[in-house]
Amino acid sequence: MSAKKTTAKGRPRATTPHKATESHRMDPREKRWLFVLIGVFLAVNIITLSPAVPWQRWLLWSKPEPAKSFAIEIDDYEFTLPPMEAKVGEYVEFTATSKDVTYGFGAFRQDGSLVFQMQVLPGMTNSIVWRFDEAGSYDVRSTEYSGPRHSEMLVEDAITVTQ
Ligand SMILES: [Cu+2]
Repeated sequence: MSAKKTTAKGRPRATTPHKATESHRMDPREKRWLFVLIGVFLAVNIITLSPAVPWQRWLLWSKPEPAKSFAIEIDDYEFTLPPMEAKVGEYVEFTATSKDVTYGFGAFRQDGSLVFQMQVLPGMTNSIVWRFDEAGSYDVRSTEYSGPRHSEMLVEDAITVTQ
């Protein structure tokens, strides 16, 4: 098979009926809209990333020092949990490792609703810092489908939060 060689140089250039200087210029209305869009983009980003937004203060601007750290190990569909006790309002860190596959580590209220969760990747130290707002007992479940025994991965009342 012989390859045909074409070069960009060899292509005929499309000719425009307008003058070259005119065709490169933006329409003033188009330009106005471009600036409006740039303005909207900047304003939305500045507002949503600013520390004035409460959740951004937590996500981006604060670096809380956790009062306690709990080391969680997961292996063969089983959680190995330390005693986990926290106080309302204090920051605690959950650090989880997996010996085999990807699991999830989730804390659930007694009514089954989710408080927080993170993915637990093997070969990584996965951590999350949390501050509980309500006293109570929390269950731990795997929140990532990890295999046939995934649904067995429930530890009731694994976390105790006191006032
Ligand atoms: Cu699982």
